[in-house]
Amino acid sequence: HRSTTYELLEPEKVAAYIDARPELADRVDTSSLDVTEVGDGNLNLVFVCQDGGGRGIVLKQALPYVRLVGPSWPFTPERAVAEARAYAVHGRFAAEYLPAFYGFDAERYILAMEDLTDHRVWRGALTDGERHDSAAGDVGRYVARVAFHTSLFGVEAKELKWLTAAAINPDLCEITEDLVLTEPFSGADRNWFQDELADAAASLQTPELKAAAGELKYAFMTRAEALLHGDLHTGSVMVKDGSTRAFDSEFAFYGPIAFDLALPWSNFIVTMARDAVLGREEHGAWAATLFEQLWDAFEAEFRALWPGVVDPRVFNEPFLERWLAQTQRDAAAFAATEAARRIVGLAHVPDLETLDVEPRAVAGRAVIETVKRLLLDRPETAGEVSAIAREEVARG
Ligand code: SR1
Ligand code: MG
Repeated sequence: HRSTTYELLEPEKVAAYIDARPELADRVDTSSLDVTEVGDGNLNLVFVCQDGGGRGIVLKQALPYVRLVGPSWPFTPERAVAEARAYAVHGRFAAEYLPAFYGFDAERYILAMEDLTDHRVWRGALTDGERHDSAAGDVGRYVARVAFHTSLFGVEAKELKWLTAAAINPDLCEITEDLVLTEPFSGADRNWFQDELADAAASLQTPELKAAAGELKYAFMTRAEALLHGDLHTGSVMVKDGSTRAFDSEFAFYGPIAFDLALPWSNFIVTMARDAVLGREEHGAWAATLFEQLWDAFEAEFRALWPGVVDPRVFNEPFLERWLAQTQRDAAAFAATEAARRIVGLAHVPDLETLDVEPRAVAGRAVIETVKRLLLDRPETAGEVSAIAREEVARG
C-alpha cells in the first residue's frame, strides 16, 4: 500500500495541476478554465474542468475516506488503481461504452477522463421519467464483451490466473460483501430505513433468506470468472441518445459475471417502484422491458463471440447453453440483494429517497416483496424477474 497522505485537489488548484501533467496540458486551455466539483457518489471527488473554447476533461480523485460517512471511515485510495486498470482492460474490448481515459496519477490517486457532461447519469434520467432506448442493450453488450474477453473463454488459462491475482481488490469487495450480500439479511448498526418499513426490513432476516444471501456471498467471493465493473448500478452509467458509457469502475475485480448484470436489473426494480407510486404507468411499463433488453443484448453479444472461445474442447455449445441459463438465474438472485440494500442498508438511492414519506414507504415495501420472491422463488429468466417486479409494484 502506498501512502494515504497526499494532497487533495481543490477547484482553484486544478489549472496548475493540469499544466504540470504533460498528458493533460494540451486537452484544455487552462487560462480560461472553469472548474466545478460535481461528485455526488459515496466515495470520491469529481471535478469537471471546461475551458472557454468548449473543451473539457474530468478529474476524479479518490478520497482517503468514505465520503458518504466522512473521515471517521478511512478507506483505501488504492481503489483508483483498480478503476484505472478496468478502464485500460475494458477499453481494449468495449471502448465505445466507456469514457475515454486520459491518464492516472498514482501519487495522488487522480484519474483523468473524457468530459461527458453532454450525457447525464442514467439514475437521474430514470428518476425523472426519461427514456433512453439504447442504454439497457448497450450495458448488456458492454458486460458481454468484457465478460467474454477477460474470462477463461477469451484468455489462456495460465495468463488468466495472473490477471485474476493482479486485479485483487479486497477493500472494495469487502464493502459489497458487507453492505449488499450480508447486512440487509443479518441486520447491522449502520442499516437504516423508514419507520414504516421496520416490519418489511425484519422480514428479510429469516433463515431461508439468510441462506440465500449466504449462497450469493459465497459465489461472489469464490467465483472469479471475469474482470467485472463491480458496481454497475444506474449511477455508474452515463447516457445520451445514441451513447452509453459505464464509468466509476473502482470496484472492479475478478468475480461472477451475473453480478454485473444484476446491478442494473435491481435498479430497474427501483425505477418501476418509483414510477408506480407516481402514477407514471407508461414509463413503468417501459422500465419493465429493460430486464429483457439488457439480457437479450448480453446473450446475443456473448453468442456472437462464442466461436472465438479459447478452449473449445469442452467449452462447447451445450456448455454455453447451461452457462447462460445459470448466469441468468444468478443475476436474478444478485439483483435481489442489491435492491434490498437500497431500502434497508447503508447506501440508499435518490430514486426513492426523493419521494414523499407515504409513497416512499409503498415503493420500498414493493421492492422488499420483490426481493423476497426473487430469492425464494428463484426465477430463471429476465422476463420472469420483470413479471415479479410488475406484480409487486402493482399491488401498491
Ligand atoms: C460505503 S460505499 C457505499 C456504496 O457506494 C458505492 O457506490 C458502492 O455501491 C457502495 O456499496
Ligand atoms: Mg460509485
